[in-house]
Amino acid sequence: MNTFNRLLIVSYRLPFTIREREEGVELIQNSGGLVSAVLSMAERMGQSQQGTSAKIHWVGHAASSLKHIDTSRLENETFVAHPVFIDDDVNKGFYEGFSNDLIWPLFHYFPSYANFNESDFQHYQQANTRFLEELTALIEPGDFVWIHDFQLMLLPNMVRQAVPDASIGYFFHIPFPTFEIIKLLPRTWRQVLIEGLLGADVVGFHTPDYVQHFLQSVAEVLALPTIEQRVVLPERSVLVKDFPISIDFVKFNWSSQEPEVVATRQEYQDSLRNNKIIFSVDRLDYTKGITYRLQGFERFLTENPDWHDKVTFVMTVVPSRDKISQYQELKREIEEAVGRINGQFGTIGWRPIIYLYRSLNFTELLALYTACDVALITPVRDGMNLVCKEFVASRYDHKGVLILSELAGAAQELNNALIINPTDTQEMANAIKQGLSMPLPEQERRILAMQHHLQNHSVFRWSNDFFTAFDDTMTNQPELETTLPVVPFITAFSEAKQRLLLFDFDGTLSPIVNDPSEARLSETLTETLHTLAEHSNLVVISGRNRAFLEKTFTGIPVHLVAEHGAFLKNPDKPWTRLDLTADDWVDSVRLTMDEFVERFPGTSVEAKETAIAWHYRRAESDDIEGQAVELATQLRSLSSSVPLAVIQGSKVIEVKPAQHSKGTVAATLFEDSPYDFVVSIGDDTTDEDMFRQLPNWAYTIKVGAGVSFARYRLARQRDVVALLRQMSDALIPA
Ligand code: GDG
Repeated sequence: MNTFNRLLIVSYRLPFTIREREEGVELIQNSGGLVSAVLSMAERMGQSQQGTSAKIHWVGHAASSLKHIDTSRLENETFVAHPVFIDDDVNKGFYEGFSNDLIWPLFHYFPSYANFNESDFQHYQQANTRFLEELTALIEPGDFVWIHDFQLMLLPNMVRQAVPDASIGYFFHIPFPTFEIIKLLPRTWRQVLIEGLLGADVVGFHTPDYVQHFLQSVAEVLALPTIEQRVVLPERSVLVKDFPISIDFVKFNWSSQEPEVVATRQEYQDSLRNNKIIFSVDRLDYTKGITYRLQGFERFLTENPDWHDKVTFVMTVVPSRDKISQYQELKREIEEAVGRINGQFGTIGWRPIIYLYRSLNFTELLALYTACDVALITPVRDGMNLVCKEFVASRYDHKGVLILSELAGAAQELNNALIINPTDTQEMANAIKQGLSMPLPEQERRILAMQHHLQNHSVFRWSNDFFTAFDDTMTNQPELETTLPVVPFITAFSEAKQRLLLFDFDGTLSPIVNDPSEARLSETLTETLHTLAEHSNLVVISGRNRAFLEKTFTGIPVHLVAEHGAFLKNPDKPWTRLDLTADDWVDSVRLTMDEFVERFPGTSVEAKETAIAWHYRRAESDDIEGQAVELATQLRSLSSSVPLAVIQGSKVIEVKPAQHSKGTVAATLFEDSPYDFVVSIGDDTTDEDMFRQLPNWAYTIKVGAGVSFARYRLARQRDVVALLRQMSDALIPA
């Protein structure tokens, strides 16, 4: 957050509606999740900077009917808007076509709704180019460009090509599906879409699943390697990580207590004769599971006549995308189902469903969040879903029950909800009954646990985590190929007082041969190593076994490390088994587990001598097995110098070092003495551990082609031999 001057947000929508009045243009600020998140950043930027540069610049689409307005002064106290005007026919193909009629259904696992249309794809490219034009006119050195969502998947790479050293973040607000779905896209489309996203420095998704799916597509479509959570490109790497979006907890919690909201709530409860209230609100969309929800409610009424006349379902559907035929069809289906249910179960004095097809103002929304007894949120697929988080945050009275679909991203966090599968109408009917009859202490316990989570994971944390990850990733990039500066290298080596030399064997000291048992050291190299070992701590770190190494290096005073670090032999000493002393994994594992303990009462962490375990046998939550899987996924994605084994046992997840690695050994050896010269040379992926564990001033050298965390590169194995020769010559006085 402190590494750039201005923040440039790019999303399809601007944060305000532009209205033309007689006295000029009026900007009406919207209040979506993204706007709140960005507002929080505006506050923080405002603290460190003054004047207009602290304002956030927002690039977004504006109706072409506004083309004639003066765009030079479209700003309020927080934002400066930069409208992108797109010709109507292009916008239609781009937005209604490719975005909403292809990517949206496909990525929400509705492939049969997806409309593959070549001209829509061209319009998508043209529209992304229009955004690029607006951006390139605006962007200055030191700016951070944060691009949002599926309408602008090509833009990150377009910006990267136009401004190669730009700082670019990208956040994807909908699910990223498995490769089986991506595969449905024509080859060239899926390739440019994925390349498009990889133009960013950080690509964010809501959940670890979406991250894994994206990385799978990167591997399948572009065959690019991933080291930890970074996709490695020839010149840079891209961090791909989960950042679950959230809400402004305090705003929802406090605003619900405003007198106006309290009065509106009272009005609703009175007019519904204090019936129990079930509430839902979503945009008209087939992903939101509205028809399944109606079936679940219908089943509940069928099976529970004792609840007739005692409960009202207030179902709000906000008009959206109603130009697309599936949406019109869906609207008809909803209206039919509502009519059928009300007709069948209603009485003169009781309508089971109150159906509103319009949007609510903020007061009405909060009044309903807090008036209801059950919030019924049942999408069949949802990137995150903010409605359920807003409902929980609004309940300052600690009452109310959340019924939540397991297919919403939010279900991975809000596990104290009643989690259901929306297509299982029996399960939904049961959950409605359970929710309506839930004792108050249980309601309170569940709501408090979820509120606690949301307080710690608000939208401010979301944006903050995103920028922190960006800062980290920029200061911690794998160094990619630079020619070794031989002269300064040899000088540093010869002038050093304590030298540590770490060499891999196969492909580094010895050429790769067909029969591994035939690998040998040449006579000259043996001589060279002898000289080097007399003046340095020379360590051969190999995956080979002890017997082979001992035989190969007989008579040379080198230290040998066998089997990737399992065994060490100092000159003239017997072999010893190495301890794993690197413990940089402990804190991050502990922190992740502690977070789960906080979220799931009844669970605990046990620190053992060589492992850490999370026990959940006494967990109070219903969906704890699902959460255990989630924890295991998170633990597997933690970075550590030691390879970690994450073991799922019976009601326990245990983490311990998986095995020795060259990196662990390198780090341990480095700690032994105050070395002032360190060089490590290797050609293999196992040598990457070694390169990453050494301090950044060490000379780390990759042999041959391929991505690497090494600072330098030598093209061939024989270049290593030549370099070592130069080193040994430098030690012998002329
Ligand atoms: C996409 C992803 C992801 C809705 N009706 C009214 C109203 N709303 C507000 C809600 C909430 C927002 O709209 C809806 O957010 P969701 O997250 O539930 O859904 P999408 O619009 O589909 O959003 C989704 C999200 O992006 C963020 O990344 O969570 O998965 O699909 O804030 O309060 N607000 C008012 N009246 C309404 O009638 N005032």
